[in-house]
Amino acid sequence: MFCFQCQEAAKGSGCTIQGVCGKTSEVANLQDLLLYTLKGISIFAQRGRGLGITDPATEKFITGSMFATITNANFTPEHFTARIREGLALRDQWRNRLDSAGAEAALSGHDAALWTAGTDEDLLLKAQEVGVLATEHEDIRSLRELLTYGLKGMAAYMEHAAVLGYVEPDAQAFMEKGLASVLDDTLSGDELTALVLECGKMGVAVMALLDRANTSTYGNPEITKVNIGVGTRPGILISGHDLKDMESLLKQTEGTGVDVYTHSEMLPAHYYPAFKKYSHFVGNYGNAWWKQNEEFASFNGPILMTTNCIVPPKDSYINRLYTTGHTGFPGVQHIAAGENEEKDFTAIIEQAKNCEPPTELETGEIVGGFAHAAVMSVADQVVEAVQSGAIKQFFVMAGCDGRMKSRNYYTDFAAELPGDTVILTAGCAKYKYNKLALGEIGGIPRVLDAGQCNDSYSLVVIAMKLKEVFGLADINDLPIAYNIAWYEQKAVIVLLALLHLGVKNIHLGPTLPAFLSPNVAKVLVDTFGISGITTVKEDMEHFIAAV
Ligand code: FSO
Ligand code: SF4
Repeated sequence: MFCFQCQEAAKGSGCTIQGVCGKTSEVANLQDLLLYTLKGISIFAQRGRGLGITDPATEKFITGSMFATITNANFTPEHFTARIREGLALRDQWRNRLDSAGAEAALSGHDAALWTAGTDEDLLLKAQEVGVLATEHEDIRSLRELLTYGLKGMAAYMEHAAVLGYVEPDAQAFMEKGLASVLDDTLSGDELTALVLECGKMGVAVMALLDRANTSTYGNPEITKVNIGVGTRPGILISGHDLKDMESLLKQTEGTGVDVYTHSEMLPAHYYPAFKKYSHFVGNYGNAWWKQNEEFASFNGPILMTTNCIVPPKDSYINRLYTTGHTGFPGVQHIAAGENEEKDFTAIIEQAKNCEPPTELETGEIVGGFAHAAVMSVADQVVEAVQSGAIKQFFVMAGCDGRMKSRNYYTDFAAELPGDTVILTAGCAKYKYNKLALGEIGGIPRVLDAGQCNDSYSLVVIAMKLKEVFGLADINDLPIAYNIAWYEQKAVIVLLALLHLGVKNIHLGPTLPAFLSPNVAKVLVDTFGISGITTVKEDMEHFIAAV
């Protein structure tokens, strides 16, 4: 195996024996082969689209498969073997369809368009030929992988929008174009760079789409205090990002005597009006994804993982853990859904009834729900605070949390920010400072949480609005600094989206991606002013001097 798609890549260069995330070499290789299969399908699907032929089943297969290969989403080898076989059948159907239409696809002679499956052992052998290192040129490899990881993140957001009935055909078309392009040896570094930037543009469109899907379905997030303590009844803990699963679980648990709590990235569900009406939706339990080994053990009740961010479970709670959607782990029960049917969470609810209530970890409340509509509703207050000098600077500290000790930088940075600054956050990065007593400025909390990682879109909408209010020509003229933490591939699409929107001088940490070759990193530094982090003191001085 060779995998370097996330921030925790071994030794800052890549996992080669087993993933730091717990992914086995077998699963890593099968994920590579699934990606290769998707590229093969895309050769034909892209051509078909050019002829006006599209196929919703193919689109769903591609986005779902991309999602399943995101860090910490799915650890089950059989899941990938089955998907590869299904994908090859789809690819061959496409080829036949194009043959009958008398159309030839570019790259139709490529091995990705032609290879056949054989036995499961054959799949593992084939997988070894098609991984990341199959591209020898370091910069081309870096650009291909940067594009691929951006597409993976985009696929996750497309999937969340799609389950709510929202699709963006241009993004789907770009997904196929991007996947086919990484097979094309004739593309230059500049052409691949252009595709990477185009991916950022599509990322903005998809995050806007998901924002529309979420807010049209569940209302605009509202400023909300969320309980972080526990009740006295048994509970179900729900994690991940899927709001449709959240809704189904709340509906199905109503009146059962079982409470529902969020973990990690599901915290922002509390901000949506549609979910506030459930009195058994009690609070948020624990912290970011990487603390789940301890926190799932002490929760005492069943846990539902709706999307990525699974840590290999401990025996103490594996029989209380459930996956759904594209997530999976060997030995963990999976709740599937029939086509257009609501998922049935009865098994989880029945198990919960016999569990002890959660063990209390902490008490109190945290506040969030500062997505664009809520911030706009207090825009006058914010603008006045900036004009009076009460707020001197905003710090976008969106992104991810993770296991590495070096991430304590973000807690220290938040704690040491001057009292006239405000943090704008989204994603699980917030857990590094959302329980610090950072206070308020004229009634505005100093940590404004917009929501999940995709709600970084909200932060950009807010920045655009402030630019307009202050009559500035450039978003970079605002007193906003970007000190972003990343972990997995959704953060890659968020980063590319910010670059597309013209945001400059983003600091990215705790380390720069292992998949950026020195030359590709240089392009990002020279063009967009991207840099890593240093020490809290040095970075703070730098940021504060910049306003
Ligand atoms: Fe991932 Fe990052 Fe959304 Fe976290 S991008 S790690 S769990 O912020 O949140 O999925
Ligand atoms: Fe390693 Fe991250 Fe890949 Fe897991 S996803 S194998 S931790 S680089």
